[in-house]
Amino acid sequence: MCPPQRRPSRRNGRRYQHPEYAGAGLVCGIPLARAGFRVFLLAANSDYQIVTTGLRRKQMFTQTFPCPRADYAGTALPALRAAVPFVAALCLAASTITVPPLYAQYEWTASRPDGHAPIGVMGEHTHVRGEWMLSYRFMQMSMAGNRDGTERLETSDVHRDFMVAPLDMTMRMHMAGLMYAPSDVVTLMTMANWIDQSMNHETRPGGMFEAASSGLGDVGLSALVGLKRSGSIRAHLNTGVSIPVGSIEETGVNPMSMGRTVQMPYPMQLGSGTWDLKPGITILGMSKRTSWGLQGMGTVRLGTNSRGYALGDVAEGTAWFAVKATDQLSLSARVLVRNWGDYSGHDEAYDNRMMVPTIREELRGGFRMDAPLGLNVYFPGGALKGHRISAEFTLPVYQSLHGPQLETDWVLTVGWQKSFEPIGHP
Ligand SMILES: [Cu+2]
Repeated sequence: MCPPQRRPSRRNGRRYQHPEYAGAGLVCGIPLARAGFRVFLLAANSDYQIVTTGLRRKQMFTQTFPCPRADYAGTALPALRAAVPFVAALCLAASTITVPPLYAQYEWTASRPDGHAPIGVMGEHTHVRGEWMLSYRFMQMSMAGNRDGTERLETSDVHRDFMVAPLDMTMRMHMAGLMYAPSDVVTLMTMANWIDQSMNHETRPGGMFEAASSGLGDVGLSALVGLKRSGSIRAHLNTGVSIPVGSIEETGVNPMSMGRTVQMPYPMQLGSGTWDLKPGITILGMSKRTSWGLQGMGTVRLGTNSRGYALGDVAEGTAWFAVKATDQLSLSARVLVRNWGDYSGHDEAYDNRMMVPTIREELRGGFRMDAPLGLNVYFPGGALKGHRISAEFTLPVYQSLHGPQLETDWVLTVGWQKSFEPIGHP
C-alpha cells in the first residue's frame, strides 16, 4: 500500500513527479490559471499519496506527500481517490471551454433565465449577502425492465435465480429548498424531500403484487463557499451533509410473507440511515448569449446504519451548456455521469437471498450516463418579477448495472424558484 516514493527532485526531497496524476493536474491547472483562477487541486493517487497541484510564482507545480498511515487509507482516502478521475475530467472539459477572449468581457449574472443551471442540478449557484431563495421541485423517475451489465433481461431470466422479479418502479419526489447567504462568500442551503414510490413484482408462478412506500426522505444541509466571485467565470465549493431523517423501517405484506408484515427490500426504503458527506465543486461561465457549467459531486456514507448496512458511495459529474433565446427563456443540454456503489453490510431481516434481487447488497451498484434537455423561464419584470419556472427531461444514453436491477427509462424534473432581495435593500 505504501510503495517507495518516486523520482525525488534534486532541490527538494519532498517534491516528486507522480507519473499518473501530475500530468492531469498540469493540463487542468494551466487553462484554469489563464482564466483567472488561483487553483490548488488536492487529490490522492492510486498509491494513497496526497497530490497537490497549484500555481506558484506563475509556475505550475505538483507535489506529493508521503503515504499516510494505513489506518486512514481505509476511510477517507479511497473516497478522495475515487474523485480524482472525474475531477480531472471536469478540469479537462473546462480547459476546452474556457476560452478567455470569448468570456473575458462579460460579468456573470443570475438575473437571466440561464443565470440558474438546468433544474436537475442542485447547489449550482450562490447568492449575494442577505439574499433568500425558496424553491420547489417535482421529480418523477420511471424504471421498467431489468438489466445485468448493459444487457436487458427477460422476467423469466430473473426467475431462473429468484422467486420474485421486480417489473417496474415509479418514484415521485417533492423537494422543498431554502437558500440564504449570510455573506457574499457563503450561501447556506437546505432541502427536504417527500418521496412516494411503488414497485410492481411478479412471482415465479405468475402472481403480481405491488410494494409501495412514502414519507420524508433524508434532509440535505450544505454551505456553498465562493472561490471566484467576479468576472465571467465563477466557482464555488459545495460542502454538504445528508441527515438521516428518511425511514429505513418501511414494512409491508407480500404474497411470499404468509400474511406477516416484513421489512421491504432496500430500494423501497426512504433514507440511507447514515450521515453522508457531500463534497463537490461547481464552475460556471457566461457570455452574452450563452452559459455553461461544470459540477462534480460525491456522496460518502459515514459508517453503517442502525439496520447494519450502508448504501454505496456516489460520484457524479455533470456539464451543461445553455443558450439564452430571449430575456425570459433559455434552453439547455446537459451530460450527467453517475457511478454508485453496491451496499455494504447486511440487513438481517432478509434471510432468503434467492427471494428477490432487491435484497442483495451486491446487486445495487451501477453506472449511468444521461443526456437531459431543459428550459428555464425567468420573469425579469412585471407581476411575476424574479420568479423562475424550469423543466428538464432526462433520457439515459448508457447504463450498466450490477443486476438484475431495474433500468431507468426517463426522469422528469419541474421546478419553481424565487429569490428575495435583502430586507431593506429593494
Ligand atoms: Cu438559490
